[in-house]
Amino acid sequence: MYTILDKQALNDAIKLMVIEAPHVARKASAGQFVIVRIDDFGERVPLTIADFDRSAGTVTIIFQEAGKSTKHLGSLNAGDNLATFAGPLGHPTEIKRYGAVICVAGGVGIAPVYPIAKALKEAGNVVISIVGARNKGLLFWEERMRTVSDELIVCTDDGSYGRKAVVTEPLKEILSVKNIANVWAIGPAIMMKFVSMLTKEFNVPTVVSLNTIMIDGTGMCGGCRVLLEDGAKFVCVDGPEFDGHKIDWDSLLSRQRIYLNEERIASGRWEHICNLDKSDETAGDKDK
Ligand SMILES: Cc1cc2nc3c(=O)[nH]c(=O)nc-3n(C[C@@H](O)[C@H](O)[C@H](O)COP(=O)(O)OP(=O)(O)OC[C@H]3O[C@@H](n4cnc5c(N)ncnc54)[C@H](O)[C@@H]3O)c2cc1C
Ligand code: FES
Repeated sequence: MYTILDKQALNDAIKLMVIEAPHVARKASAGQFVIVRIDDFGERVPLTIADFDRSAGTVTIIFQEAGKSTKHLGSLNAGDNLATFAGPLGHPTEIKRYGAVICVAGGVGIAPVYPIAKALKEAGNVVISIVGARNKGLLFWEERMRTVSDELIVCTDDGSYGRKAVVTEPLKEILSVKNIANVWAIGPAIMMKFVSMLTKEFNVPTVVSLNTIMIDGTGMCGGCRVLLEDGAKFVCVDGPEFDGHKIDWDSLLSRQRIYLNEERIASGRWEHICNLDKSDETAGDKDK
């Protein structure tokens, strides 16, 4: 059993949990992920390691309540237990002294970008970070990102905070004037596609992380197959990081939509059960 030591709502949709998992914390590196199962009947949910503390034996995960399992996870509280918390999985980010680098984070992608930016900074790189969200309410960890960045640019699509822009706008400006050795980009697939298209024009190597297309993380279901210039790879076994310039983005974007209908049905059932629980409680109240 893995105990939830702390739970925080970073905003209406995004939650943070600190999990007691000493064996994962001991070996965790930037870029890796864990597979969470809430209970014996739960599906396997791959989530990026957002932070870890080796001495405390804890791992931090951040998740958006998108489907049935993440909504269920979000309903748990400090003191509750998770059935399994397997990891660390996936190849760690290759951290070296590159020179000046840019870390681009979109939406919940801020969570997996933070440990990478932190490790790059510790390795002596000049780290410029660009963080984007649809609006101010969806932004989180601005201060944390600032502590690991030499420069931080914050944008929102609607201009409710920071600069009114999508992340590719400041990225293009910087690439036009500065010599950048490498770019990391994590966020929605469509964002990673446009970042990769842009950096290709400037010939700047770009690493993207594809955790979100994983299903069971075992290397067996085949759900995370991604087409690269040099053949097909599995995100959970060969990744999660890949060269953004080599990915067939259109096939990846269409694969991400494969299970939308099933996810919608499972989510609807979960909310139905939740509402029944609530009406049972109300009935109980009436009996008192
Ligand atoms: C490797 C990886 C790990 C992840 N790990 C987790 C996790 O542990 N937990 C979790 O809940 N989620 C995780 N995610 C989140 C991921 O699923 C997406 O960030 C999320 O689904 C997209 O929704 P959003 O609302 O956050 O993004 P949006 O708000 O739609 O987009 C965020 C920002 O991206 C930029 N952007 C979007 N579209 C474009 C475009 N066309 N051109 C240029 N810029 C654009 C904009 O600046 C926008 O503000 C992970 C994602 C990746 C890739
Ligand atoms: S997620 Fe199932 S094979 Fe990779």
